[in-house]
Amino acid sequence: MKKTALITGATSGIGLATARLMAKNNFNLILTGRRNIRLLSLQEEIRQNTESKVFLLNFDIINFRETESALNQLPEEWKEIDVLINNAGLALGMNTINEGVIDDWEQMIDTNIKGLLYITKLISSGMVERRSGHIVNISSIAGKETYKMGNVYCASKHAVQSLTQGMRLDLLPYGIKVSSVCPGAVETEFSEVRFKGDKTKAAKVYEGFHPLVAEDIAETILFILTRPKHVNIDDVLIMPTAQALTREFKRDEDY
Ligand code: NDP
Ligand code: 8X3
Repeated sequence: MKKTALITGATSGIGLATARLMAKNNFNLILTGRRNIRLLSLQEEIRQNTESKVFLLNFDIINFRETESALNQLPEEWKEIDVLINNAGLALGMNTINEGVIDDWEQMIDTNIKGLLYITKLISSGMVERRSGHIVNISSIAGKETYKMGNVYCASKHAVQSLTQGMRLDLLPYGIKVSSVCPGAVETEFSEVRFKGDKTKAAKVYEGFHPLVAEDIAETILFILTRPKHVNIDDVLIMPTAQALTREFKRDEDY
């Protein structure tokens, strides 16, 4: 029997690749994001290529009421969610702390920390009742180290690391698995979002080395989800071969 998984931020990058891979691997999917046109086209693609069912929820995760009301719309047969992939997230700007942009800080904190918390609260209550489930938090190498001008984004991902541990402790009595995945540089829309649509600046991030692609992270997530019942992968740090620290790359080489 297929499991039901909800993926936040399935309109792009890691969430999109994970949706595609999980659809081919025996999961029915609830896919979420703000860009509904992309969700609709992904639903159609999955319908044409796989046996998986897809249900779409179009909402902004920074708004608790919107998130709650979206989940309340789920038909009965979609309410039992076995897997939650907390992927929606973003970085905005790179500034020293004294030059920080308040709106950027708020958007990062509201999405990466508060949004993740809202949906986890709403979905984990059902997991607790059923005494089963798996939550995978997409964190980052930025949750393990801090780089110059990455202050608030890094802090938000450190919070995800801490929340992952907190969730694991709180949900331990119910047999619910909690994992985190910490990628290094993955070429997605992430840098375009960070640099507010500046494609040249975004492309520079990945210049001269072979970054991870979203499919690398999707495969890691699928591996985590398909371990036997007694095995939980707590945390995975996955980096491009050409990256050793957040800001340490081997560029201009065939890596
Ligand atoms: P993308 O920008 O390609 O995808 C981000 C996804 O998050 C989109 O689907 C977007 O959907 C969704 N999202 C953002 N804000 C909101 C919101 N307020 N409400 C609902 N959905 C939202 O980036 P990635 O795929 O790279 O990022 C996915 C995760 O991976 C993030 O948490 C990021 O921090 C993390 N990560 C990325 C790395 C990288 O190098 N790319 C490295 C390490 C971690 P929409 O805009 O349609 O709402
Ligand atoms: C994304 C990776 O190094 O740009 O989480 O912060 S980094």
